[in-house]
Amino acid sequence: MPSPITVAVTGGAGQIGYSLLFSIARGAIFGPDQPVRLKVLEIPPAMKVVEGVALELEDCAFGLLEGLDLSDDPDAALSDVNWALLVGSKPRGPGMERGDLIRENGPIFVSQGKALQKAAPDVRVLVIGNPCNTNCLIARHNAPEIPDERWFAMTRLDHNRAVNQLAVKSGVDVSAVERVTIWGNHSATQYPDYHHALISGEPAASVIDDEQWLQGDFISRVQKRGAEVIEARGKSSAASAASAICDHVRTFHHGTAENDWTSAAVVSDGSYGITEGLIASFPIQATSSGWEIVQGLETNEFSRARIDTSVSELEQERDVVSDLL
Ligand code: NAX
Repeated sequence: MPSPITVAVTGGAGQIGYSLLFSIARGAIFGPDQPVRLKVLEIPPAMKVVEGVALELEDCAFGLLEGLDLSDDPDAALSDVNWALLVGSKPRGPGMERGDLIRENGPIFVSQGKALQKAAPDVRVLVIGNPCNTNCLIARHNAPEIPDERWFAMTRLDHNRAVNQLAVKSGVDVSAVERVTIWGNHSATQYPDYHHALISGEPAASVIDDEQWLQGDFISRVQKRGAEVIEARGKSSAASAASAICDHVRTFHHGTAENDWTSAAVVSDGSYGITEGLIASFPIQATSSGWEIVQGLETNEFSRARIDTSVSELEQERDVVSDLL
């Protein structure tokens, strides 16, 4: 057996944590031969709940789970970890604007960024807690020695939602849908782009041949899918978010399938005219040793306008937290 991979999960007492921790311990990310250690961070009032989750993890008798530490101290929970999955954050309260939420959650990512400086030298960080792009920006600025290519904010759930919409519309299996891209912010301004997507190897627009749907319902359904889940379930997406977290980490650990790509928000290098330094979602191809932004895709006027709208929202969010950077 190889030596264990250590994964930190913040917000372990929350809804996503309740699904994610069990998936990791079962081998859903690193496979059936790779032991893991889990380090779970919570806030003091939630420690009792997370202790209950730990009891259940023990009761699963997972052969791959080599260690489980619980803590309410970011320095302890984030030290020596290979992956940090930053899920925990405060939910949006009644009457709260997006800007208020950003200000409310920003300080969490200042302290967690600082604590990440004690992580393992190969640490990779995935921010899920919303607003995840800007929270990732804050954490990164507070851990300047962690290289840019190790930071991610999650748009994989949006990517998976877009893949599913195209598969359902065209009556194929999800595995037949490739090269979907989510651009920009993980928010309602995100731009799910079908222009380069393939369905069974053919351009999505020729298989579906319904531009009105592709430019209308497809995009808005993906953008508003989180609200659709809340409306139906009375709670925000949790199991699908945990599954997308596993997909993201697995993809960046093992690589994307040949000829396909994934979506993830990464530190912009200015590709596609997206402001350098923002954490924006791009099409990404990964291997087990690294990743790069897919270059050379044509962005027509329709796409350009939507990418610009989402990037401009990211710039506004960055300005709201400028004192934390
Ligand atoms: P919950 O409210 O169920 O759980 C959040 C947990 O975080 C709580 O247990 C809370 O005690 C803990 N927490 C709060 N502050 C903390 C801190 N400083 N350190 C450690 N833990 C802390 O939320 P849940 O449904 O699990 O969602 C978690 C986050 O994921 C939310 O911000 C949510 O908006 C975000 N999401 C992001 C998605 C994405 O695609 N990027 C999709 C799903 C989800 O909406």
